[in-house]
Amino acid sequence: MFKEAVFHRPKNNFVYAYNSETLHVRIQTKKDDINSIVLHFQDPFAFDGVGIEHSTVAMTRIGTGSLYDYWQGEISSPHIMRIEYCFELSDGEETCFFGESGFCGAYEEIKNHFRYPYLHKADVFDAPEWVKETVWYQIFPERFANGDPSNDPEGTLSWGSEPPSETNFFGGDLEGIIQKLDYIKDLGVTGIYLTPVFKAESNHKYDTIDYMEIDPQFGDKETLKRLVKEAHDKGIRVMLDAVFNHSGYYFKPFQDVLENGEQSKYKDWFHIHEFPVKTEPVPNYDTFGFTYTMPKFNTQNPEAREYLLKVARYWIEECDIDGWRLDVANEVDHAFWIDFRKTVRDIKPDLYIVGEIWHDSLPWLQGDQFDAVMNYPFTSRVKDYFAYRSISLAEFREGIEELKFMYPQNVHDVAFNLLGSHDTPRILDECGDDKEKVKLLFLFQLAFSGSPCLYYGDEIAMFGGGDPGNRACMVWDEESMDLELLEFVKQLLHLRKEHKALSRGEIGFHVREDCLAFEKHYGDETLFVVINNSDEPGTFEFDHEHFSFLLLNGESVEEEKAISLPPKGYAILKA
Ligand code: ARE
Ligand code: CA
Repeated sequence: MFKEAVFHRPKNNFVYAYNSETLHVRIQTKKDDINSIVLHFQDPFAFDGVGIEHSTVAMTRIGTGSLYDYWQGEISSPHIMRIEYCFELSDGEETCFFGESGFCGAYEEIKNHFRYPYLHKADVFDAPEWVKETVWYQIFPERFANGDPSNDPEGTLSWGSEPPSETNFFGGDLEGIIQKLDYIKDLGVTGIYLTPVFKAESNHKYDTIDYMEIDPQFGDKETLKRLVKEAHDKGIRVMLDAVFNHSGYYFKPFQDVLENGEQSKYKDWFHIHEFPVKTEPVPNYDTFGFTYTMPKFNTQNPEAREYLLKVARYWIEECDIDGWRLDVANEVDHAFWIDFRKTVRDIKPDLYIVGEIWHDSLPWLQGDQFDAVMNYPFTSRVKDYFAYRSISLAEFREGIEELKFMYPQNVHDVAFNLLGSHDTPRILDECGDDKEKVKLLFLFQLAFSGSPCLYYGDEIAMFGGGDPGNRACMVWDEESMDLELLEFVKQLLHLRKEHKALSRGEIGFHVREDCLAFEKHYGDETLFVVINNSDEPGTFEFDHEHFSFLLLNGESVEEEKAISLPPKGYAILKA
């Protein structure tokens, strides 16, 4: 037994309250080393039949990564309070016990058990329920639809007449989004996420001038109100972008600092290194990246903090928005985000909070800050496998298992899973213009749990490289839209709505060489998804006797209980 590879820590993704009556306990061991693990647990203060007495539960191997096996055991009882626990591990030859004081040969020899001190309802990760069945559509407002030419900024180009650049404008606005709500609803998405809409200098609006005003190029507060109201009437939620890491250069308080230097009452709203403030050759104040037009907020300053929290409240109270996406969330202090959550949840208890973090984000996902982060670790794994084919099927499965183990299950239930955004090349571009690959990516994304997000235009096969190429004007002329891909995406969204096993079920891989195959279960329903991510046709056998096809790009060979899939073929089956 490789004891040195056995790891458990009574925290985070290794033990957590899944809900107020269920604890998940997890442990990792060397890949293929351990045959079985039994979890022993009890209330340390149990006496005379009061409190949970010594009990055991067999742990399940829930996944295997490139180096480790991942195990999970569930303790479920309306009476869970305090739990002490340890693990009994067997590799076929040796059995030993593992607790906080290390390994020993018998249960009685354990000096210290691991401890889950108390299950507080208040500590349970409580992301909103509606998110679990929401599919998002990300809109870059300047480029989605121009519904009101009267607000176009000077120099607006005619729609789509030029490729997007860092500085050009095409007149997209909130009215345009309102006019296209039927398209959005018809697509089947149930949430829209808008990149920033507040008054700013650039076309992307990440350099805010005034957080209390809608950019006049996009409309005004009344337009946003109407947008949210009409979206709600169609069953669509609305999430806005909060750029609280930094302001724009022309934000009044920053201008005040530039003007009045050390005398400015806003001097502590930012991280100024020395006075006078200068922008060249490098800014002598903290910024987003090294962009001098984006001075970083000092969120430890009470007035700056109070101002930003006021902004967060204001747009919920005024316009009834349903979510905040937090820009550069990992560069803002945790204390601020804890306050932020309390503030917004007090006025809207089911508001969805999504941080923009590209890396492992566990410290922000403990239940006291965000509900989700933009799940770029998901993005990179699916792109490696489907778009670039730079990893094997086995590596892909392992990568997804590692991802699953990285966070508690409640976090995955509401994860913001994306194939791309306004910060990445479009998915079609990533696939080398191969639309069949794009389909497989959509299929995997929408068959996976969480709260997936589509980037506007990807559903009609829009092309574009990295920023700013990925921000082209939405194509509305049917002749130029890829209607076949659009129908495919609609079909997937429809299936996801009808079959909760797609949106809600846990993924269980079938380990095989020839194709990606996995089951999803929810309630009484079991679905199979099979994807042939290769350039060769393949025939895949199933040991399930009765199944029907929900989606098939291939041929059913019923008698042999098999299906043959063409290159890049796929199927969703219902058992
Ligand atoms: C502009 C130009 C770019 C140019 C850049 C640098 O358009 O072509 O390369 O300036 O000068 C916004 C605009 C951008 C703009 C930028 C600066 O949308 O167009 O770029 O402002 O003016 C990291 C951050 C992450 C950030 C990305 C972009 O961690 O927070 O970089 N994303 C948000 C928004 C952006 C926005 C800003 C932040 C600023 O979503 O749209 O940019 O408000 C790795 C790293 C990540 C890194 C990621 C992408 O994986 O691990 O940390 O994200 O790559 O680079
Ligand atoms: Ca306009």
